[in-house]
Amino acid sequence: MDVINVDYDGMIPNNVGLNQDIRVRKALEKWHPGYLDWWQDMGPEGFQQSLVYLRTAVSVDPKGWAKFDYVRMPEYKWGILLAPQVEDRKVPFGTHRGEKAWQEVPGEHRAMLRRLIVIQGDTEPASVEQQRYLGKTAPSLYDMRNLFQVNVEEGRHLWAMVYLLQKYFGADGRDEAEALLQRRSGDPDTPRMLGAFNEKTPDWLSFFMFTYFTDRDGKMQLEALAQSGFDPLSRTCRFMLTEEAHHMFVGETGVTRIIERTCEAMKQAGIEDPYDTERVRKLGVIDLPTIQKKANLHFSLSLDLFGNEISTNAANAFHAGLKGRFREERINDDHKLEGGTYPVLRLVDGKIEKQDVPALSGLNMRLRDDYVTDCNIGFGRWNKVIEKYGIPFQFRLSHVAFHRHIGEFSTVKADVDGNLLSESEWRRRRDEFLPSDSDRDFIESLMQPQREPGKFAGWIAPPKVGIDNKPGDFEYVKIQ
Ligand code: BYC
Repeated sequence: MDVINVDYDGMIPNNVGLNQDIRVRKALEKWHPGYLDWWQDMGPEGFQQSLVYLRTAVSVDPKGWAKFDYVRMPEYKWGILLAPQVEDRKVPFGTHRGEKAWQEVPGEHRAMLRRLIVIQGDTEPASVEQQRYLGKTAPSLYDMRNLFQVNVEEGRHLWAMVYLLQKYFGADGRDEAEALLQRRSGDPDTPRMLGAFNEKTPDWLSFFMFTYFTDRDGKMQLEALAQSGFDPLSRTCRFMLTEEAHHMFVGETGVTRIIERTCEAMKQAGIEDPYDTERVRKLGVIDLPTIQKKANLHFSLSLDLFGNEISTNAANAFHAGLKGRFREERINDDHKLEGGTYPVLRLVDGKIEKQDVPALSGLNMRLRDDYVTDCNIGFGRWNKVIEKYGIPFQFRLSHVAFHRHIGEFSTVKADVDGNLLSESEWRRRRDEFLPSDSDRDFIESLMQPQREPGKFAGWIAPPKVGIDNKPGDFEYVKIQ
């Protein structure tokens, strides 16, 4: 079996020898039509016949794994790609540390492993559903193509999890794979599993914030699952991470380009006060305070995805060797954590305080802290753009107690600096921190499509370079 190059001969491209694995191949071929129906129903609306300049994985070799070509999205080669097996790999953490990594599901951890895979799988189609109307208001063909690239890859990530369910979890895996096609983002009766994946992504600033913050949660969770002692999961997540990087690039550069355009327009108009929102908005660009509010919203929703401050689930998953820490191999400790502690921000007697908790119970927060550090890097870059224009404004990450729905801080109200507020103060000041109805109406008013090759909507700057080094006026999507 060739584990580097992908077999495109059969119906399902793969590097897992699906041709020899008749049971799993049949199960996936049975699931395939339901997936395509879901894609037609819930995928990008209005563009299923368009030719999109997409990247398709042709190998899992980090050098040159992709090729670019025009593809109609329903004909995209969604495949099953695992990073190559590391010879003699060991379980890297937990009570089984040092034992041979598992090639089959360890019986005693079956339910926990299935749950992790199902939750991961559920987020992938959810994001496609959330973004399905955005193509209609794309600020350029370049951006439209990036949206669709993200969408087809989230579809592929669903395939990745469905493969694990079908191959390793028998009849219940099959049922879970079906259920992944039945739930719908935001549906009151059959919602997606995690909160942030039931929110709307109504405009392109939301899309860029989502890919900046929520895809970055994806990165952290995939990094933690890539450590897994269950080797097929580790290999699957390692390959997914190579795709995830592009999604975060789309988010970070998207927000950068919006900030760049706003600052440029302010400079040209001689506006120095970033809080003079009325004048800034008249220029047809998004004022910096509103961008900050959108960041507050998406950051807080994404923090919820790390679960509770104290988590027995996380402790058990680590102890069992199923879900590790961010870059486990670079951490210098015993990788078992049965003794140590970890400092966690908690609500103690109505105050926010740091408290040392058993390291195993604090694992969700450890991953979240690594996430916050990662989020801050892009903020530094955004602030550099503003500095370049000499505008007195700085973006800041809101406090982790702000606007929470999961964990200790879901029971209180706090401002963006982490000062606790009464319910009435919160109601009075909410629009200072989060997008108001009028902010949303204003952003929506800007969402006019720009479909001429090489042209961009007035509220966003062009990118510095094209995709696949294409020239500025390249027709990334041939709309049909
Ligand atoms: N919403 O012990 P706890 C991505 C539940 S994004 C609703 O703290 P745990 C992507 C929890 O299920 C990455 N419920 O939970 C990005 C539990 O319920 P049960 C997705 C929540 O397990 C962009 C109870 O509260 N991958 O890939 O430690 C585009 C107790 O909580 C939530 C993963 O998340 C919530 N936010 O932590 C596309 C990795 N939080 O079981 C894709 C897999 C907690 O007691 N998932 N609950 O009924 C996990 O590792 C963990 O399950 C979680 C939760 C981190 C999600």
